[in-house]
Amino acid sequence: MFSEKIQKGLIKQLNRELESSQLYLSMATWVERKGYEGICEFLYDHSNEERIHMLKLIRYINKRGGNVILYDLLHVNTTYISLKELFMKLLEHEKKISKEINFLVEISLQEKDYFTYNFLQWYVEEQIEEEALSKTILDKIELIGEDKGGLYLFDKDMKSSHKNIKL
Ligand code: OFO
Repeated sequence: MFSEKIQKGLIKQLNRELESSQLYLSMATWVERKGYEGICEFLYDHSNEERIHMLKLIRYINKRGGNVILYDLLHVNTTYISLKELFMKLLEHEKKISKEINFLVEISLQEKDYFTYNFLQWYVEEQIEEEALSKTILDKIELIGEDKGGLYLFDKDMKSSHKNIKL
């Protein structure tokens, strides 16, 4: 069993992953309505990935004899001004999640909970990928700008490649 402090941190984190899943879902529906078939597939898939991140935390807490608490889901905006704004928000969000994971790692060291420290290393690696991925997509969208043809090709590219992108 872990300390109260660790349990509190892990519960917060699993609920953040649930919020992340909800955020990606809200973005996917907006993008789908706008007709971007490839980008929406990527975002729907990523929403599922975030749910898996949440499940990993739930299973870990249960395995260590803790008690899981699920918060009420936040109301998430489903309207965005542009693809650029959407991916800027996504990158900001992932940076925030990285900070929270780092904070949890710090607590696990303070509490000398090396099991949790070890468990969290998967999330540390994951956040490096998550930040890099959203940054790469944002860079491409900024490069394309308002060019409709460029956006069309980018969407097509996302459709054929998103299965191979490390989520
Ligand atoms: Fe769970 O990695 Fe994104 O938020």
